[in-house]
This record gives sequence, structure tokens and C-alpha cells, in this order.
Amino acid sequence: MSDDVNNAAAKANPYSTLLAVLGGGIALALVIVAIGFVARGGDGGGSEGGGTTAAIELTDFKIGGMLDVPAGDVTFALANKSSSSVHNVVITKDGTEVAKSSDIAAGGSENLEVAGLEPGEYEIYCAISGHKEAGMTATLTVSEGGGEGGDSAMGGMDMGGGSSSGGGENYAQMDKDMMESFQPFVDSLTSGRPNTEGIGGQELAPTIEPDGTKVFELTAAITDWEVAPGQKVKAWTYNGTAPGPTIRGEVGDRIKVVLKNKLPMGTDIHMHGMVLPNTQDGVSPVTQKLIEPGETYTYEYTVEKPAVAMYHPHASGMHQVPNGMWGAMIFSPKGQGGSAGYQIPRGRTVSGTPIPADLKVAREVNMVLNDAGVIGLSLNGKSFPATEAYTMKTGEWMLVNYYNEGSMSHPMHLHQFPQIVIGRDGIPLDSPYQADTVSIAPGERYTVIFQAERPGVWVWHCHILNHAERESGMFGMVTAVQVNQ
Ligand SMILES: [Cu+2]
Repeated sequence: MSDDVNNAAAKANPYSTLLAVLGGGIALALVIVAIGFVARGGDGGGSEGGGTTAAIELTDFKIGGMLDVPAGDVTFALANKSSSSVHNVVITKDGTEVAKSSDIAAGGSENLEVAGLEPGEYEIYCAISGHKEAGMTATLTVSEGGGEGGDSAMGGMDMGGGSSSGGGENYAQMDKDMMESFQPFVDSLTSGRPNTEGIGGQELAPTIEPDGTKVFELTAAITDWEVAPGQKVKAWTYNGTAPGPTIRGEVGDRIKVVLKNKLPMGTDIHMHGMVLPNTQDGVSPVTQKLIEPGETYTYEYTVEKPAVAMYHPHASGMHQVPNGMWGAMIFSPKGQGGSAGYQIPRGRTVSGTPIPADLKVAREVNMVLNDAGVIGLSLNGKSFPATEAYTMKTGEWMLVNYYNEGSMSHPMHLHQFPQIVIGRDGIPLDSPYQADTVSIAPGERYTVIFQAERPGVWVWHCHILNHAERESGMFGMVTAVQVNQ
């Protein structure tokens, strides 16, 4: 029956095949919810009967206000009373996220609606890097009471975790939100135009000194960054983008990286994955002095080994890195043009797949993963539907360098095409292998290649489902490859 529905929808809407592919691939929670819907005999919920409004004040660095609420539907009226800091609110129960607000600018406010809160003790905190530790955490007590509406008669049905529990969800609305959340991405894919301002990770052209030294200039500053359509944050960036610009070169290159610090605090650069003299390790105060606001500092070295590396601050990394300070640096063997393709096992057979001796990479993609700070769950500094969509022709090969600059592991799952893992942390593997899901832990880099053998739109996402969707639809670590004939 559901196939009939899909087919009818496919005729009615040219995007619906794509939507079906995109939606069907990931929306496991939706399936669970659908099962719940049937189990409830078709009572789709809806939240008649009032609910509670609880005023919550966010200050530097406390959470105050109405922290004792009755069970049921609760609207948290969040007010950020800080004069300078972005804050947000996450509500968890036994470590599982129940609700999360967006990032609220200083002086701003937001209504966070939580349907069907069940009695118990919850943790409420600010997830901006360092704020919880600074004191922005409190206990939210939800007490028995209210008791209006038949939803509470549902008691004890396990919805499989996540944010769906108890009653009050409007499933029809969830379906609509989920399907609609793809539209801006589809529009971008069709038009080839991004739906946010700013593209990170662009190639940084060096200036060349008379002796051949390549000079890469970086400026660290707080800049506006559009993470998703309309969602602008104060990101901490190199040259105004997240990721910062991509630095490429070859073994034997003499390199200077010149950093201008326009941040309100000290910084440094650790080039994670490079083989360097100790003086260039970028760890203040151990190997250098802190680069104070307004100062300029130069790193200088000769590239000794091929690398798929990433650069980021070491000082106050917990604050600066999640907020956007990261970039890729790739150094190939001499004569290979700064590509990570030196790791490709050409002419070998990997897990039954022959790797052509003359394999040409049609596209080399860097994908920087982040999950914290003002940028949050993202691929290359963008949250779905603002993530870049990749277009390829059937038969082409893509090479992907994953970099995890976040605080959690992310199992990156590409639909349909096995990823041939060829390198880890820039080191070619003696035994490459295939996987449809590649887990990248914080600090790790994995290089994979895949051949786009079948046309279609194939989604590509982190398989921790709440890194890829929320009740209002897909977001975060989701993108897709469109393979044309
Ligand atoms: Cu993830």
C-alpha cells in the first residue's frame, strides 16, 4: 500500500522520487514514529488543552527561571540576557537529548516547545563550548500533574529513544516538516546555487618569495558565518570562512604560514599530522609563546613527508576549534600536485574490487566534520540543507578526505557505493578495505575513494541519527551525491 502511495506521489511531484530516496534512506525515527502511529489506532496527537509556559533566563553563566514544571506540553520561553554571548539550551534525560534550542544571540529570545514531557529529573544546560563547565547547567524537575488529554493514557510505550516519547506529537506535521526539510537542498542541487553565503575550504594561493618559499597568509578573527539558511553565527575563523582555506603543497617545499591574530584572545596553530621540528609544533607555551591579540607570528619549515593534515589552534582549542578554526593541509610526494591521491593502491584488488592502474580522480573532496560550538553538527561548516551537494558522472571516481575536528565520532555512511578506505591520517594503508560506513573519531583523518557506478541521487550522512535529523526534519551532517548518466 505504501508503494502505491509512493508511486502516486512520484507522478504528482517531480522531486518526490528524490525525496523518497532521501527520506527513506535515513528517516528511521520516522519509521519508528509511524509504527507508533499505527499502535495508537490512528490518534495522531495534537496538543489541545493548553500546556505550560516556563520562562527561562540565560545569563553569563547561569540558567535560571521556572525549573519546576508539570508534565505534558511545555513551552520554554528562553531569554538570553547576556550582553555579548550566544547561548542555547539542551534538555536531556539520562544522557539522551530531549530538546534543543537554536543558538540565541545576546539579547535574543526563542520559544522551545517540548511536547509530552514525562515526569522525572532532566538536565538543562547550554551546549556552547565551555558554558556548561562555566556554570550553565541546572536540574529541570517535571512533576506529575496536569493530566489533561488521553495521551497520558499511552503510558509505557517505548518509542525507541530520541525525542519521541509519550504523547502530544503531531505526526502529520512531523511528516510534512520532514519532507519539506529537503526542499532547499533539492533546489540547490537543481540550480547549482548554494542556499547560504560563504564557502569554506577554498584553495589558498601562496605568494612566492625569491628563494621559492611559499607563503600562506592566515588571519584569525570572529566573523559572521551562515551555517544554514538564515542561521548566522559569530564563528571563529581563518580568513573569514569555516573551514579555513585549504593549504596544498609537495614534499620538499619550503613553507611559511603567517598568522595574524585579530581574535579577542591569544591563539597558536598546531599543524596536526605534519612531521615538523619541535619549534614548529604550535603548542604555546611549550614550543612557542602565545600569539597575543594584534600580533603576527610566522611558522616556517620544509615539508618532509606527504600528509593529509589539519591545522587548528592548540591554545584554548576547546573554545576556538569547535567555533570554526580548522582547515585542511595536504602535501603530496614531489611532482603529484598537492593531491592526497598518493595513497591510491592503483593496480591492486581491494575486497574483490580491482583498482584500475590508470585510475583518475575526477573529484577530490575535503569533508571536515564538526559537532560543537556555534557551528554545531556540520559538514564543512554547513548544516543540511546548506551542505554542498556533489555532482558526478557515472563511472567517475571521487577521493574524499574526512577530517574530524569535533568532539564525537561520526560514522559516515554513503548510500550504494562502498567506500574503499585507502589511507588513515594521511598514511597509505598496507591493507586497504571496503566499508559502507566509515567511523571517524575526533582528530582522525580517513581517505577513501569510491566509484559512482549508478546514476541517481545518493545520500551521504552521519549514521548517528540525531546528528542527521530532528523532529523538524533533516539537518546537520547530511549531504548527497548526484550521479548523472
Ligand atoms: Cu555524527
